[in-house]
Amino acid sequence: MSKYLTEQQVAQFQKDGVLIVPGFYREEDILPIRRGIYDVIGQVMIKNGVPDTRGPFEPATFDQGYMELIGQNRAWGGEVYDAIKQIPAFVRLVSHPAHEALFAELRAGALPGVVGGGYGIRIDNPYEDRFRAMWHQEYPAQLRSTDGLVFWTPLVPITEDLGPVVFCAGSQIEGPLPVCEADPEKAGRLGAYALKIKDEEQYIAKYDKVAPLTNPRDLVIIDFLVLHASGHNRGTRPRWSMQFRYFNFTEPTGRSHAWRGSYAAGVDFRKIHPELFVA
Ligand SMILES: O=C(O)CCC(=O)C(=O)O
Ligand SMILES: [Fe+2]
Repeated sequence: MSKYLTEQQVAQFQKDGVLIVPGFYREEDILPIRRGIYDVIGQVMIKNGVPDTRGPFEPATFDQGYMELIGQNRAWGGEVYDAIKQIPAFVRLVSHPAHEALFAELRAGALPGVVGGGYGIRIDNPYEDRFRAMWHQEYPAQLRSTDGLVFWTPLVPITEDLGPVVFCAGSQIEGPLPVCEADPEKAGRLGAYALKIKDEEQYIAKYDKVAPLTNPRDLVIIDFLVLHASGHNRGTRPRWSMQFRYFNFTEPTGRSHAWRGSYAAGVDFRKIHPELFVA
């Protein structure tokens, strides 16, 4: 018996490789994370000698002061980025029992694992391309197993101008696709950020694109093999979102390489899958 998803939702996920579950998380899951980010921004201000002139914490404007910080020094945004994935309320949510339950509902017989280094809080700044994800599948960037799920959830209401993530519905049936290295905007992309699907146009053209406008507490479940890309943030605030990634210990390819990780685990995926890289 399904606990979180209807049969229809399971079927839709199998078909599209992506599923939106509105209002999945509870306010109590999200609020302490937003508060934690507000507090960490304050600590980064102290560390860098920036006067904290922010108002008190308010859930909707938890990121106040962040744009001013990166306006003074972009590297201070990196300090916030690295620090906030250590907020206890965030780490608690990473291994929330609901994630295992969802995995079991979507992948019968799976033995789910948490992708080490595969969880974080994205901060997609306006008009910044360096960390913008080009069209990709999760597998080369994360490895662990070809059968995996990304749980993606926004911390701010996603509007068109913030550049919602775009999905090629149904594209997971392509299986793992070869990648090459590229940095089209010369933005300084490195590692997983510089992987580009070889001949991506031919795949992208084949599928309907969906770019859901989601809200805090909504969950987007993403198949490790579905093609997706960051939108372009042309708004005035960062697009804050959380990612939790799970893999399946029973999937034979992952098991054969002992569920090794990719860039975030200090591994060059080409050593494990030379056949998936083309120069
Ligand atoms: O949020 C984004 O821009 C990209 C998200 C993504 O690629 C992921 O969560 O796997
Ligand atoms: Fe992704």
